[in-house]
Amino acid sequence: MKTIAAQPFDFRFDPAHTALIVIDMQRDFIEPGGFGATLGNDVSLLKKIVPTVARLLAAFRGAGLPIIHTRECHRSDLSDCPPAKRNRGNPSLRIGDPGPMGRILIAGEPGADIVPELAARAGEIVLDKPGKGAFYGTPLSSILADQGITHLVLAGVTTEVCVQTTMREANDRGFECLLAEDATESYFPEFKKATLDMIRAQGAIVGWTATVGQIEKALRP
Ligand code: C5J
Repeated sequence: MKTIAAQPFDFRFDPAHTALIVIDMQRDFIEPGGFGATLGNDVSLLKKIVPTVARLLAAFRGAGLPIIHTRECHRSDLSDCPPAKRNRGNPSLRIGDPGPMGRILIAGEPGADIVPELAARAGEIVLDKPGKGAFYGTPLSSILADQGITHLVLAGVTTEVCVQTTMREANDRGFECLLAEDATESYFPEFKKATLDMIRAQGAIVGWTATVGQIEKALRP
């Protein structure tokens, strides 16, 4: 067993049963001209965590632990994008409309790609997801079960939307979850803070948080 000096108390995990899930580090959320920007957000806030997420990936790669990358995106015919999702946001540039990085949030378009600095390597799983949570409409449950995973470290964007939704989905499915505080970001700093507080409250009601430095330290041989 290994221990991460986490909040609200130590996170104990067996590396043989632990995976990293990096949520939606896509150009559509992080670069100008994508989905995040169409909603009026300052995407430069999210770009700042790319080096920290890269460090976390390096730590998991160095320890030989499984890594799953997710991408929020939809089929080109939008059959997996309910009107309840598409009809909100910016009415003049919706999911599926053409933008500077191709059709917004559509699988296979340049905007749906993971930013090049964090691209998946051979052997890592890339999971396309139509919802905010990574379990909804994907084979994530069976992927984790097949690998005997019981503990998850989460990172990515945005903290209070896809990251938090995934962490809550995982928590309800019995996974012990830790969120990497400085490898997640929101367009709204106050929402990030509130999410971290909510996760750790009431004796880790959703899970734990720790910095990438603390995670790196625990993963060192
Ligand atoms: C959002 C996400 N914010 N990846 N998606 O719409 O958090």
